[in-house]
Amino acid sequence: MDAPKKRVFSGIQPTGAFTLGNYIGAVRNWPLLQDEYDCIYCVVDQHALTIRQVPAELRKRSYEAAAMLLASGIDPQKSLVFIQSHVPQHSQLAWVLSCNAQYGELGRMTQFKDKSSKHADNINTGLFTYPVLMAADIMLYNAHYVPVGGDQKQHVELARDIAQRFNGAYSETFVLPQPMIPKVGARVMSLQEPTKKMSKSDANEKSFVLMTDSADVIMKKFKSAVTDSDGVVRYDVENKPGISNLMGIYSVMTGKGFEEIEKEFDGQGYGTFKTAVAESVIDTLRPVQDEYNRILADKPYLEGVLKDGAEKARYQANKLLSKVYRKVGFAQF
Ligand code: AQP
Repeated sequence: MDAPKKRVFSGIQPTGAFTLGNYIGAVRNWPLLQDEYDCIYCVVDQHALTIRQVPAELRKRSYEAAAMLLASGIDPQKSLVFIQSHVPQHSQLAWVLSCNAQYGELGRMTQFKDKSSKHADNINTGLFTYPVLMAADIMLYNAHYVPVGGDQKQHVELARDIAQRFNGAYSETFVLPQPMIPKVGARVMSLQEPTKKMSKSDANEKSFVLMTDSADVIMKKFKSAVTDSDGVVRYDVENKPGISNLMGIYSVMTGKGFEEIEKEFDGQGYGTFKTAVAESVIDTLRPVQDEYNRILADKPYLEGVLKDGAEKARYQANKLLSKVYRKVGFAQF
């Protein structure tokens, strides 16, 4: 008999249309795992609340995020897709885990430091305990692997520490999860400040490419990408962060290695290179965008997928949560 498949879990916040960073660092890789692993992918709307949201927008974006996951190749026949708030066990487990996570370790999370400085008027406790909810997302399904961009590595490591601590205190319960980080594209950088991560909440729209951007807009954004005055297409993150970022994007889009890219654009200006990068992104995103528009227009289908996904997730989550409740000593009849 075949060994059971290992489990994969990942989530994405419906805080806006996905960026090319979200796509390359995370979403693009998720469908590639669904044959080898038992995959669970989630639109984490509860995480999105850590930043102020317009309620109607959040609702709309949750649908859009789910549609984009399906359009990117996640097959609901193979993987579970659902919205986090539809499975209340996530927040129930988060409470138990928060009693096993230390204040000091949460304070060391770089994303908390970044986001609390960006949103200084709203440093809510959810922003602080966000990694515990993320640990619950992963541990509720006993996921072995968590495919994420490089910025989430620290949070997955924290989940692992919490799992280990819980197992030590109450007996073996949780799998110790591991991050799965792509070799190229783990950190796609801003097109305007290439030493900063590309982020959908950046105030400068030219800094990111959205998966929903039109071909014209994508071309314009790449043409205005900040580079250097050297004029040579060469991979050197330290001295040429802008060009190296574009090379990383082009490499993922075309499957070409850095040396091959350097040869391809040898003796050519940045203009030609930027156009080629933009075209590779446009060509990759076009079929995804067509599928996205088709799925979004079919609300009954989308709702059906999300209802079915949540029902199956609740069933699995309940089994694990009951076990945890029993282990920590909650009375059960
Ligand atoms: N620039 C990036 N490069 C590579 N991977 C990235 N990810 C995000 N940005 C990049 C990965 O995308 C997944 C989902 O991210 P998220 O929506 O949970 O939140 P985030 O990391 O906070 O993304 P943003 O775009 O920066 O959102 P805002 O601006 O709302 O905070 C994760 O796997 C992440 O690693």
